[in-house]
Amino acid sequence: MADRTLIIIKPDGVQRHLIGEIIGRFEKKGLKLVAAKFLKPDNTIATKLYAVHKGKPFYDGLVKFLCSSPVLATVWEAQGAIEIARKMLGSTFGYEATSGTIRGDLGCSRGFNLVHGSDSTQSADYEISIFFRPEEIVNYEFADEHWLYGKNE
Ligand code: IDP
Ligand code: MG
Repeated sequence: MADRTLIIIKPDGVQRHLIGEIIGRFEKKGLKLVAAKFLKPDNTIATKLYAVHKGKPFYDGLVKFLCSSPVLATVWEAQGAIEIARKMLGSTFGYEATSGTIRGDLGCSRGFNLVHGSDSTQSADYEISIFFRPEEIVNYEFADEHWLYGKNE
């Protein structure tokens, strides 16, 4: 059974013209894009997304940052999508993230780290519901689906 994860190209990713670069990596990896929405998050959306961080020193700045520019919210599907995407993101701060990861290759900042990715099935379900109604998530098959995974996987 495939997992779904919410990936957001954050304000700095949009402003730095990196949307194509970032979503291209997920596409090439073989994850399936099942929903996308380009929007400027308001305070309600940002506080819902970052509810787990309420009370932390960076919380106010983080909410303000997410509302500062449009973002691209996307949902990707694959077996193990959440874990795969987290590995592709790299660790939280750009200056620490390993080369080869999105954050490691494309930025050096602490807070401006280009991309959000869900960290568990539970948070993925919650985060996806902030941006998408169930009917906005598209079910379809890739024509090359049988080349992405072996028969018994
Ligand atoms: P994650 O995005 O790797 O899951 P979290 O710890 O969930 O990292 O933090 C959410 C976001 O908050 C980060 O992606 C980053 O933008 C921001 N953030 C986290 N820690 C700090 C900090 O110490 N200073 C500034 N921003 C931070
Ligand atoms: Mg997180």
